[in-house]
Amino acid sequence: MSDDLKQPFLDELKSVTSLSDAAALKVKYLGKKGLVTAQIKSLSTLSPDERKQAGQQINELKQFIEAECDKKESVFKNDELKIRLLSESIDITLPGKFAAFGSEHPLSKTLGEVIDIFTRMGFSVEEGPEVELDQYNFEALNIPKDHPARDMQDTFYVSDDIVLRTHTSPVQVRVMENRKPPLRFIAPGKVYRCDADVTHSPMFHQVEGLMVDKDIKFSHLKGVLITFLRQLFGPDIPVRFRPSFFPFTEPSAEIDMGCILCKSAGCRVCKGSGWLEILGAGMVNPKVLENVGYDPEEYTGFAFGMGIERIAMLKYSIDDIRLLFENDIRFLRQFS
Ligand code: FA5
Repeated sequence: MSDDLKQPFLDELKSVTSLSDAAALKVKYLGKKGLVTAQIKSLSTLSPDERKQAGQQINELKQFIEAECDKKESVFKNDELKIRLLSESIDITLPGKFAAFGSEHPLSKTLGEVIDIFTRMGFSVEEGPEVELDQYNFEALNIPKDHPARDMQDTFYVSDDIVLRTHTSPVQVRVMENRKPPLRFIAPGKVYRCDADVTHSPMFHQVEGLMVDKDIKFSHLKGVLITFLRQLFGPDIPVRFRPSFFPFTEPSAEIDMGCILCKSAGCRVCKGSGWLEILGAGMVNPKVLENVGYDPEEYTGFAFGMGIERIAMLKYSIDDIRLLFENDIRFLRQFS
């Protein structure tokens, strides 16, 4: 009786076109309610002799169907794998995608170098607030209200008594109030002035420096600043000290560097002079020392304050300060 099933099975096998067709055909013949299974069940109705012979035949048919279905399944499985491998294939000859490298901003780079040089000369690093009391930004530095010296720095006022600090010099007062000499520190940070052109920005960075001890002289100031500038720009750079005025130093000087951008020939950055002002400095005014409770007869000191943007402009030949703040990736990429 099992031969009755073989031909229909073979006919149906021809029309199997997928893995699921093959699985369904297997169930149709060999499943719990399958055609072959039904024949196996009906064996019990036969006599022992008939059962033996029919049992053998059914068993052979069962194995035959199983093997044929498995063969079909493995053909389809192979085809599926081939299709998947093709669709998921990677062209290893394509160029790779590289992650873009970032780089340190030229201002951070310059600031880092400045701090490094001074720490090597034994200066520590201090900080102060950017929103500052008028008392520290002006009064304690010998710049009383209505004094004409206030006009030297165009100030952003938060209220009558609070300003955005216009320079890092208030950190001098804050540190001196809390410590006794000897003192030797720098104070880097952001400062704010209502000012904007190719060499002036409303927010810029300064590094303040202060040294107070017995017998500190102007020659110490010159030695420290010239050493610093030579370390930063090389041994041959032209430097000049020009007499100036700051209410908190006496005597005072402004320090100019030969303009690297035009090799001192004169350009729009140095306004044709061949020099660029980068520093204000001087001997700490005795009045400032008295304001913080130091005895000016016992102690003297020097102070300086430099603009980091101006130094970065000279170091990297940047001819407009605004480039430093525009975040133009084409500009910044040049420093990577
Ligand atoms: C001062 O701010 C004084 N506090 C410096 C000082 C400290 C003198 C200690 C004596 C003792 P001045 O206003 O000149 O000084 O500014 C110092 C430097 O900051 C300048 O030489 C210049 O390099 C830079 N600078 C000033 N204004 C701007 C600005 N708007 N944008 C960028 N840099 C500026």
